[in-house]
Amino acid sequence: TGTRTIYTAGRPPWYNEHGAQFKEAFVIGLCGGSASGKTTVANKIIESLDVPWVVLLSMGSFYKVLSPEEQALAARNDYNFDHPGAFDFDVKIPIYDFTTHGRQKDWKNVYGASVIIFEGILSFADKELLQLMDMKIFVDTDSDIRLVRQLRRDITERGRDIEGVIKQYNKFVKPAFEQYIEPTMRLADIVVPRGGGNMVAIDLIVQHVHSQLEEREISVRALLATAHQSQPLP
Ligand code: UZR
Repeated sequence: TGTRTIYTAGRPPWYNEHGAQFKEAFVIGLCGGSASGKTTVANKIIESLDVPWVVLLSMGSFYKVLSPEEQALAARNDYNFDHPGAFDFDVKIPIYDFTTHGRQKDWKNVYGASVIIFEGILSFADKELLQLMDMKIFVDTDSDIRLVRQLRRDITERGRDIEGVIKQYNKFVKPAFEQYIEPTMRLADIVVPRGGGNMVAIDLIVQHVHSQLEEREISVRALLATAHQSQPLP
């Protein structure tokens, strides 16, 4: 195996001889229908992982801001929050490049994280995002259970009424699940039946992430050691 050179200003990110950045964080995509238990699964993974710097990104943060007309629709449960068009997939977080002191091309990035979990009903809908994911998990919870949970959550936490939630479910949530969400289950590496209560699945996921993190840490250390022996910084 040949010597590889990495360039570093003493802190991440590290670059190889081609200027490519080493992938640092282990990225988990977490998909599933509304009220399937995605957040519970995410939190159980984070708890069991017990590593520092885990970032949970929720698709809910990327909902488009509604115009007054759309607000009125939403109030009548006539706005489709389950359609891919309801989300802003083009929000960019800039990367600061320590070698040029400028910004690299727009890219989604979170510095310093060892694990990033991206969670949402349509988290497997964007090709670019899919390519960033090292592990894809689909939470598969029966639709009757999801409807009951959604009723409870929307009525007790979001001030909705039962008729409105059922209307929105039949008009948007159920068709969008069948058209956009369920078909992405085949993209998953792991399907978790029932959701947050499935501790066997969560333990298996956590074991995999641990072993992947260990492997990466070892390879970065090996690279740092060879760089230290052979190459001055540019
Ligand atoms: P999760 N949603 C709303 O009802 N109103 C909003 O302003 C934003 C989102 C709901 C939407 C969707 N439909 O199914 C759900 N309903 O949030 C997705 N009902 O969120 O992945 O947390 O279930």
